[in-house]
Parts: sequence; structure tokens; C-alpha cells
Amino acid sequence: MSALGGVFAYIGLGANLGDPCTAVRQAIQVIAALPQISLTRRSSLYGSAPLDAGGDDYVNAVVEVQTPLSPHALLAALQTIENAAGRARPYRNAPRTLDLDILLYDQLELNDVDLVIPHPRMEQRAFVLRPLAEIASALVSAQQLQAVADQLVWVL
Ligand code: A4P
Ligand code: MG
Repeated sequence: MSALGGVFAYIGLGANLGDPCTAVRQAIQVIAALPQISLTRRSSLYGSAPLDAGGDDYVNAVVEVQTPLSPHALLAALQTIENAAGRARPYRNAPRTLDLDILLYDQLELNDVDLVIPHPRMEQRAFVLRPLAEIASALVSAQQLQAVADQLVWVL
């Protein structure tokens, strides 16, 4: 049990540039080190073919955190980590090397201009549902997994 308290939220991580395994692992460490976030579960790293996107295969993962941060404060913290990962890349106009999405935040349903929870595309994505099912099986049904079973996703 974390001393911070707060709600449980689920964060999806993705990267497909540079060294995506390292980017995702480091991002998990950075999230875990944030003062107002307790990392409570982390999935394996998964490889996945790009979905609705080009480029190399992705590395994806999902983590569960417990935090007293509001949804918007959590989003701001995640965007700071994304920006820092981008700044570390030595290429001009390099595409983003790290994507951090809030998938779920307790039971919240939110439809703000800049923040939609649950993440509107998560149900269509095996690279989200498979790692989420690994760490929180009650949150993903067999039917949901079956619906994305044709997508290529593998444990790294
Ligand atoms: N935003 C709204 N709701 C949320 C939320 N729940 N979590 C807003 C995080 N952000 C949210 O995001 C753009 C804006 O979405 C943010 O400023 C925030 O206010 P972004 O990450 O800057 O841009 P993006 O990558 O174009 O959008 P997004 O939504 O992250 O892209 P997708 O739809 O997630 O697609 N294929 C594989 N195999 N693996 C992947 O990880 N990822 C994508 C990205 C496509 N294909 C992929 C993968
Ligand atoms: Mg994003």
C-alpha cells in the first residue's frame, strides 16, 4: 500500500524510434521516481506492428500507478516526461520517441478538449489491451481480447 494514496490509473507507453526498449524502460523508471506517483504494477514490454502508423515496430507497455494527482496534473507530468525524452534526441525535427497516454483513471469518464478518459482508441488496440490484461485482468474481457486477436503483438 502506498503512502501517497489517491486513485489507480493506467498509463500506456509506446515508442518506435531510436532505442525504443530503453526509452520505455527509462520512462517507467522516471514515472516511478515522480514524487506524487507510486508505480504499483508494470507489464512486460511488448513488440507490436505499427497500427494506423508507419515506421518501425513499436515497443509498448502499460503501468498501473497510484496517485493523488488530478487527471490534468497527471497528463502534464506525463507530457513533461515525453518532452524530456524528445529533447534527449540529437536529430532536428525528430519524430517523438515516446508516447505516454492515460488509458484509465479510476472509474472516471472525461471528455475535455485536451483529455479524454478512457483513452478513446484503447479498445481497438491489442498493444494496449494485452499488456493491460497482464497487470489488471479484471479490466479486460476475453471478448475484448478476441476482437483484436488479428493484431500482431508479442512479448519481448
Ligand atoms: N489527449 C487526449 N486524451 C488523452 C489521454 N487519455 N492521454 C491529448 C494522453 N493524451 C491525451 O497527443 C495529442 C494530445 O492528445 C495531447 O496533447 C493530449 O492533450 P500526442 O501524444 O501528443 O499525439 P499523438 O501521438 O498524435 O496522439 P496519440 O493519441 O497519443 O496517438 P495514438 O492514437 O495513441 O496513436 N501502433 C503501435 N503498434 N503501437 C503504438 O504505440 N501508437 C500510435 C499513436 C499509433 N500506432 C501505434 C502506436
Ligand atoms: Mg499520446
